[in-house]
Amino acid sequence: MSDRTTIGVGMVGYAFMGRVHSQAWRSVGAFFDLPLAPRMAVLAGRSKERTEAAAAQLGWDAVETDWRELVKRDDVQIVDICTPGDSHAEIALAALEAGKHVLCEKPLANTVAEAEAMVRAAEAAPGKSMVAFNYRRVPAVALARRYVEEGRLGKIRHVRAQYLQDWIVDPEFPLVWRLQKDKAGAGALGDIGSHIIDAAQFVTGQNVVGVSALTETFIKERPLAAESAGLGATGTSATGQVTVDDAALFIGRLSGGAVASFEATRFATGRKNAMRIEINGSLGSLAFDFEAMNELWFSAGGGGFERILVTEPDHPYVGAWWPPGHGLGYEHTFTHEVKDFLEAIATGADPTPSFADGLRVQRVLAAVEQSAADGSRYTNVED
Ligand code: SOE
Repeated sequence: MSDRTTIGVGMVGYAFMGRVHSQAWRSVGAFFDLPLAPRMAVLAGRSKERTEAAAAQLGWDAVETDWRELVKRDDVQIVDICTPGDSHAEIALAALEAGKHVLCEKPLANTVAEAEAMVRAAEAAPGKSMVAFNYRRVPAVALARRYVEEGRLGKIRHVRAQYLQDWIVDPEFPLVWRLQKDKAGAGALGDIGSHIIDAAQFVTGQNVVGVSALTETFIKERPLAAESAGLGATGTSATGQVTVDDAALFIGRLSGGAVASFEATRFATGRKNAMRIEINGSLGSLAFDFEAMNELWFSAGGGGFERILVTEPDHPYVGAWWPPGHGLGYEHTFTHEVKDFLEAIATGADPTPSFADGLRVQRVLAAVEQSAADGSRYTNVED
């Protein structure tokens, strides 16, 4: 490894996303030869006791119980936002204002107006900013984009994208923050629909320009959550209203003339994290399913689909890891994300997906909600 300048990271939040981001910051320098060495300087969370316990477990040097203190610290140059959507904009604006680089979990914000403010701040600030659509950094998804760029699919006609989970099928599963509009902004649509919108736009290089949508909330009332608010939360005897969608389905048009269908649901019994995308072009097709994330299926037309095992050293990101056939997991996508972010900071390049890319996704989410509210009427995505 070369001599590297240390850069301090301050992370806000330590639940699922905080844990997986910690793993990325901790391991990235051991596998990628980077110009900057991240130091896991500060972790912020509201409860001192729990934040200290999380910091000790995840490897952070210090804690703050107010993210505003973290943002002010001289030993923090990167602010990593792993909180629910209702605080993304406020934290990002303060961090950018303080001259920090900002990595923000997805979706970028809870509303288009917040996302617009974040883009304005990012464009005016000296720091770099990136939204954490980690599935772009699955080697097979990055390879899919390479195939499209190389013209191996020809003219793209269809995109078929699904994100299927089942963690709230049980009506007794409690009302965690992801099921509350004021905290999460939207339900399956924002949480996982945003990933497939970003993936579709990333792989095809085309934007979603209009949609016709329907959304559904199957279970309208749930037990309030006991202490933990995570995906493994337990409930109490009191109940409350679910204020987000459980499922969102929409069809859309892409800027390059393709047509697309999207389905995001937390009610696909048996599907745990089936983030899937299939693309059909005039010359070939591609298919990907995160539940078999080391594989990409390619068809050049004639003999159906062939499986590409995306574990070769010349596949995106793979060369830094294990010998062919050994495979990567969910956590590696975040390691790749922080690797790309650190490189952009070091070289002065603009990292992607940018806050502007996050805003574009936010506008699609808004159009989907609008269309669903208007009885599936075709709705243009704002420019
Ligand atoms: C829950 O649906 C969740 O943790 C999402 O919030 C993540 O973005 C996704 O990667 C896994 O599922």
